[in-house]
Amino acid sequence: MPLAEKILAGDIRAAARLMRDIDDGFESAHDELKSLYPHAGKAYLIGITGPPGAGKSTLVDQITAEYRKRGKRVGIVAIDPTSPFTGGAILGDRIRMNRHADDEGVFIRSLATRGYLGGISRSTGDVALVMDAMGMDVVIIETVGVGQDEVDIVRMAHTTAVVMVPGLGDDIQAIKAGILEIGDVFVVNKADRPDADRTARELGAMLDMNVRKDGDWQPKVLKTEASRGTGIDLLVDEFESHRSYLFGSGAIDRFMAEKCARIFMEILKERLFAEVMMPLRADGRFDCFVDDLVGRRTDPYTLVDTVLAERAAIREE
Ligand SMILES: Nc1nc2c(ncn2[C@@H]2O[C@H](COP(=O)(O)OP(=O)(O)OP(=O)(O)O)[C@@H](O)[C@H]2O)c(=O)[nH]1
Ligand SMILES: [Mg+2]
Repeated sequence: MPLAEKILAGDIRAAARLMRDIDDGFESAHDELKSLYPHAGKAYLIGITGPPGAGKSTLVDQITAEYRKRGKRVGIVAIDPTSPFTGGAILGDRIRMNRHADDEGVFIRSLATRGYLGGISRSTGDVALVMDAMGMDVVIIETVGVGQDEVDIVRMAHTTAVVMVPGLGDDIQAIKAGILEIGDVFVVNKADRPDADRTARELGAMLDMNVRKDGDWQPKVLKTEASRGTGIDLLVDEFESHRSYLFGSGAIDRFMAEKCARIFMEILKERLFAEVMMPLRADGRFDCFVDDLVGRRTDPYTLVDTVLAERAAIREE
């Protein structure tokens, strides 16, 4: 029986196996994903991002507990920047979310970035799709950092929470531009620390300066103490408010259209590139190209023109 069929029948181990195949980049995973695609699209995706150590994993664990209380099944995708050699943080995530290990309503999967940023978003999206098709009501994606690559990841989520910590207030200006735009909810975690109120106030003031059109979503700043579970119920309420806004306002239509277009283009880009690149590597021409470029005997534009012209000629035959 194909993995997809088993997964749709509720086989957890088949799901784990497919996620491994996806992460390893196996071609066979694509066929399984084709079968699962029509069954996905029901899960609510939440992205949790923020600087290292802000308490994202602790929050994810608490948010999961809260959704479990509300009777929802929860999938967790934790994207880990750690090198495959140390594996330290993956272990950390596992430990922090350990109490859910025996809960059948929770499915946790860590993905290492392996230092290859281009690949994260695809396998993350595909793993989230499997969780969605498995019948997880909520899928939480934890990503590290607030750079451009992470922004791409969280654009996959219906709702994105940006997690900060007190004291970061002075540096908010220095945080990469765009952070205020990506958050649907802002969380000041570690609210037990001094300065939490000030950070929340400053963040709120910056958000107020961002001009939004009437009827647009206005992100709020919430304080949490993830390690004790304080403020989590209100945070989950806020997620649900944002979800209602998305569906109630019709904003979901544009979000989905943009997301689907992006995924299609990513896959197309990847496949076209592989199709052109593989033969060049196989017959050693690529190495010659590089030599010629280094020696300035030709230029990259001419080489790409040549390769594409050859490809067009082959296709015409
Ligand atoms: N004081 C305090 N510490 C917290 C709170 N929440 C989390 N921590 C601690 O902060 C540290 C980092 O927490 P994590 O949940 O691993 O943070 P993270 O953002 O997932 O970290 P990375 O995934 O490594 O980027 C841990 O030691 C937590 O126990 C909080 O509300 N207050
Ligand atoms: Mg973490």
